[in-house]
Amino acid sequence: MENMDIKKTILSGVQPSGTLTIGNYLGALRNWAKMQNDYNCYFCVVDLHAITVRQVPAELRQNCLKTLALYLAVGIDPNKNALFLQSHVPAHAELSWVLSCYTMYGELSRMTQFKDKSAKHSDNINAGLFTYPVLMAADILLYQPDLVPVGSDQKQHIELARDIANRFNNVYSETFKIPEPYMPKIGTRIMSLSEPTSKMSKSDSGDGSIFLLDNKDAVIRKIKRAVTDSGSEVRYAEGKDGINNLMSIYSAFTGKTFDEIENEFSGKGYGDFKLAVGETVADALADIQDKYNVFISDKEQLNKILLDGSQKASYTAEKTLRKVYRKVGFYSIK
Ligand code: ATP
Ligand code: LTN
Repeated sequence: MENMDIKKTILSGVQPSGTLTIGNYLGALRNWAKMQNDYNCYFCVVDLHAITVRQVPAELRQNCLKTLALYLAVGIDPNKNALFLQSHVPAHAELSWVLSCYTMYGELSRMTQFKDKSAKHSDNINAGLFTYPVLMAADILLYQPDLVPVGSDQKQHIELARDIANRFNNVYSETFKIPEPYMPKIGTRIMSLSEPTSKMSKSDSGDGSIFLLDNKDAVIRKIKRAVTDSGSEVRYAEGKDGINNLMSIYSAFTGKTFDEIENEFSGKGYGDFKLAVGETVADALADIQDKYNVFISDKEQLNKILLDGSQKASYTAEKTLRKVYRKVGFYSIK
């Protein structure tokens, strides 16, 4: 029988900054779906984070619903989990302000995502991009989670959230639970197909990313064109970033080990291997897309899920926020 009280809690989120990629799926969403029966889960669409980079308002609105429909399509059950938009729970922005007063300028300057994104968007290095990890710490700490399931690119942000929580707990008294990152072994960092030394990202256009809504032809074409070295042997080896990445993708979708993959393609070239990877990924995506098409066409149901989710999330978030306000010394009339 389900008992919410004895279950551990998890919290995670994805930015509605485009269509989700197989990186988001393998690094985050697939783990969420696997964990939902054993944990008390909060899954957020982090729209406040998305505006650190300029968004077209109508697209941002649509991307929020698309992201939610993809959560549902990969099997995340709205009856078991709180699914909500970050902007629907004001406590995220409120706690973020408080935590920013317990976060050091030097800590934020060291964040690699800030450095990468400032290089990519050099015409718009806004304060939100810089303080983004504080908002992420608020997202997490409000729900007192035990684990935060993410891809490995987010490890540094979770470590900062832990440092902020420890600092706050030490200044006042035990207020926040200290969360652990939870990362998959295979698929924790899927690389771009066109530039296999950089992470695959949903906000990259072009052929480097495979989006969960790509059709079969697009998937096969992108994988066929994926950058690989000049060799021909399908073997995982230091420095062969392109082939290593395709092997990770194939392994993550089929469950086969690298040894098994090397045996399967021994004596065959990159062409055969790429075709097999393309077919495998396209088949997995077709299943997700069939479900996505049903969910995205029922806006009423999506709205209801978001309303229920934000109520569940607000209940927990408000509790933590009140505690924080009390500890820092804000006067309350209640
Ligand atoms: P953006 O392009 O807007 O920066 P993104 O594709 O990097 O977006 P996020 O919304 O920032 O994705 O991340 C959502 C989740 O997906 C996080 O848990 C992150 O660690 C994971 N993730 C993102 N990209 C990858 C990747 N290439 N491989 C594995 N996991 C990933
Ligand atoms: N920072 C993450 C997205 C994110 C997140 C979170 C992940 C925002 N808030 C809370 C886990 C928990 C990113 O850029 N991938």
